[in-house]
Amino acid sequence: MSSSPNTGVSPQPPDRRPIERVVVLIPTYNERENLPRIVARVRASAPTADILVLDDNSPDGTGEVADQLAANDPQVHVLHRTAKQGLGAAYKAGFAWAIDRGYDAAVEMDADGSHQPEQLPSLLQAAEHADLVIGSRWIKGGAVVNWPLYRKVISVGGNVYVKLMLGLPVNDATGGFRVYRTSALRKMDLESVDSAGYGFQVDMTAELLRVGLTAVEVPIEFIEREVGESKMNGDIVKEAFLNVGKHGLARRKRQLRDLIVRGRTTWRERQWHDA
Ligand SMILES: Nc1nc2c(ncn2[C@@H]2O[C@H](COP(=O)(O)OP(=O)(O)O)[C@@H](O)[C@H]2O)c(=O)[nH]1
Ligand SMILES: [Mg+2]
Repeated sequence: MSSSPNTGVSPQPPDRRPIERVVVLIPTYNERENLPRIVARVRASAPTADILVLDDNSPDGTGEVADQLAANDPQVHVLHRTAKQGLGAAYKAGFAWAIDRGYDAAVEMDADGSHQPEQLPSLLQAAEHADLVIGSRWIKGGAVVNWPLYRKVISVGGNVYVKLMLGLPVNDATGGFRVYRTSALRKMDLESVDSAGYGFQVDMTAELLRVGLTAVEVPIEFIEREVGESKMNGDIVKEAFLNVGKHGLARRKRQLRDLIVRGRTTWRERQWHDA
């Protein structure tokens, strides 16, 4: 069995069973107006998929809106969390929920309409042949609508930085419109993924590849929210920057050590051959 180029870990036997049971995880913090719209669009675009709203006790009452939606539709569920703990913590709770209930795949999707539910079928189709599908803004066919220049710079710059530091073979490692096979989530060490913001998506991608699973990218059109406020802030960017930097340095150290060990081995082999 050959080892994968980035990690040196042997590939896992791939799980390519048909994806039948899907849950769409929607984290919310103050998305009262957006939530009913996104839920209706998901239900229309992927009628067999269930929905789990992950609300961090939003002060604007998103949790009660979610309860109402759940009361009217058996395919909609709500996980009430006690306080705002970031996207990463909410998703990890959602992954555990999905695994416990035997879903084949868990989708990550923002509540604000940036990720278009109408593009979900193309992501789910790609997931038949991969462990992770990333809806990508930064590959051919991908796009971002209504973003100011500074947000494009942060996203493109962040992805270049991720490539340089971690060498991940994806173009949109920070993208948050994704499909994970739950079999993949079970093989990953989710405890080791502790970033809360954008860094969470990067760390998840790195961990998935580290254990020898496969990721593919499908182009998406990302549309900036029209209603409500972004929770992106300097701390989230800083956290991602520092964590990617930390993991990148650790990777470079490993590479250097491998290089030295390999160099020594080659030298010893040469001695042996020459003898
Ligand atoms: N549960 C939960 N959801 C969050 C938190 N922070 C952001 N979100 C949700 O995550 C999604 C993306 O956040 P958003 O503020 O739009 O970030 P942006 O798209 O990068 O500007 C939205 O659905 C938010 O409501 C959080 O701390 N907890
Ligand atoms: Mg958003």
